Amino acid sequence: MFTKIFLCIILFGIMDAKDNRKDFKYTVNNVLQDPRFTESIILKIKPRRYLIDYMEEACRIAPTRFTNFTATYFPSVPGYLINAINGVAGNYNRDHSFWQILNKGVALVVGVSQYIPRPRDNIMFNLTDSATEHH
Ligand code: B12
Repeated sequence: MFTKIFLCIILFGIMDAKDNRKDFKYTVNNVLQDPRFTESIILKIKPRRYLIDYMEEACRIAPTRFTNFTATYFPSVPGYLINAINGVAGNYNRDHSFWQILNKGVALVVGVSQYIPRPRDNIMFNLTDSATEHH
């Protein structure tokens, strides 16, 4: 009996660890302007999904914390630029603020329509006003 329970615990432990290898963390962080917020969610990696798809998923499964986002399509890039998250917009022309996208603290070199999240990524959208942090 005890051996069975013990084996079950080990098995679930292994299954859990395996699952974590297919997750990534998605965070939206605004410490610049009111309403300030930091929200994180762990999302499961799905095949051939771009970052913008996971942003939609976060809004669907946790709508009180990830209420909305807005984006502008640029054929020149091509892809979507994220303008606002949870109602808070960057304004580059006014104060150099924009929603910068980081993975493990490093700025992505492509946008949400081109980046495919990988297991254990730590993606953060950080509202920044430091022009020097870009490119
Ligand atoms: C200036 C600039 C910005 C400014 C734009 C604001 C402004 N008012 O100028 C700011 C700082 C906001 C910016 C942000 C980002 N940028 Co930028 N940006 C540029 C840059 C240097 C010049 C664009 C330009 O003025 N073109 C001339 C005008 C006349 O043409 P345009 O079509 O109207 O340009 C607009 C678009 O390029 C758009 N834009 C700017 N960056 C991005 C990024 C993406 C993904 C999209 C869809 C649109 C877009 O803003 C421009 C001005 O309105 C280009 C590099 C280049 N030399 O093209 C990179 C470039 C377009 N950016 C890039 C990237 C990766 C980003 C970020 C994702 C970086 C990050 N890790 O956060 C973010 C966007 C995040 C988000 N919220 O979605 C990449 C896109 C690569 C790709 N294939 O996806 C480029 C090509 C640089 C590179 N790495 O080679 N960017």
